[in-house]
Amino acid sequence: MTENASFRCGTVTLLGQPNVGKSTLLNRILGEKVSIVTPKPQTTRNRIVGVLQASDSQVIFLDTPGYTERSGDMYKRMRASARDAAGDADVVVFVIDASASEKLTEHDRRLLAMGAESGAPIIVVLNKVDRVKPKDRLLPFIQDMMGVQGVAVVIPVCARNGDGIDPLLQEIRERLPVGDRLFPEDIYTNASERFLCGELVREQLLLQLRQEIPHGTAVVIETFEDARDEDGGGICHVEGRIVVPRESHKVIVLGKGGERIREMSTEARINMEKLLGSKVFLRMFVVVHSDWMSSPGALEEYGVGT
Ligand SMILES: Nc1nc2c(ncn2[C@@H]2O[C@H](COP(=O)(O)OP(=O)(O)OP(=O)(O)O)[C@@H](O)[C@H]2O)c(=O)[nH]1
Ligand SMILES: [Mg+2]
Repeated sequence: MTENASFRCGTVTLLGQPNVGKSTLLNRILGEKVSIVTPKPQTTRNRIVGVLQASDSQVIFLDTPGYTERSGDMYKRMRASARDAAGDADVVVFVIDASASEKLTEHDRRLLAMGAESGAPIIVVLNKVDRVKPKDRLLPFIQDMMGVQGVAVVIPVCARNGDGIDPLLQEIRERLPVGDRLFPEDIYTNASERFLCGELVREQLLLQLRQEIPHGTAVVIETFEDARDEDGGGICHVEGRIVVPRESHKVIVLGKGGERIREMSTEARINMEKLLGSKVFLRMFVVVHSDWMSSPGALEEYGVGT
């Protein structure tokens, strides 16, 4: 039932190149951590749903993998995931790292064209403006954007400290269709706790391992036993696999005497305890699966591009 005739509900897809701050922006908007953030590109591997609840609207955000032209089945699936999410949008929020270059790149233009294909209006977010000095360095960007098909408005934002978020949300709400809630009123994501725990492990792999190693890893949580009490007591028992493509990577992930995996597991466990609001027992095993990044079955099982 419509709560009132002007209630708005719609889907907003966050699109952009890797590392521009899409996931940071989503977490900032929600005030909750639904999507992991690291300084490395290709952090997000799937479509992540975050729901912003308000008295006059429900905004369903889709965070997507940064659009990369890298070759390989894994990146192909990640591109498809972003493209599909763009197709579902009522509004596309196209995020650009305004500190990385001074004008639109060809890659951005191709991506904007993909966003425009959805027929949804595009709101361009110029992110990381905390790093842009003086601010009139943004002018060429804004000028470039004026002529781009589908672009409705350009908004400078700092996802890290929240500057510009309120005007952005206002622009988004105005463009959402009138309609009832699609998700229950009391949730901010539809991701399972099991999935989020796996992401917290992957976040540590990205943060603590160097160069290409974390891009070749996947995480699967196989056991998620929830023995929490209502009063925050009890424990969650979480166990899973870190999948690597070769033996030499396993040695790196384990570290000397198992030190590296212990450190990563400790950090991931602390973050899981914050997420779950209880103590967590975490155990991760490292296994070698040589061609997982090009095996459709493995990519599906490990949840890449879903
Ligand atoms: N200075 C500054 N850094 C930011 C801002 N927003 C995000 N970052 C940083 O940019 C890096 C990438 O952020 P993410 O949110 O993971 O970027 P993403 O676009 O989701 O990346 P992928 O998932 O790889 O596509 C992280 O180190 C963030 O802390 C910002 O407003 N200012
Ligand atoms: Mg991301």
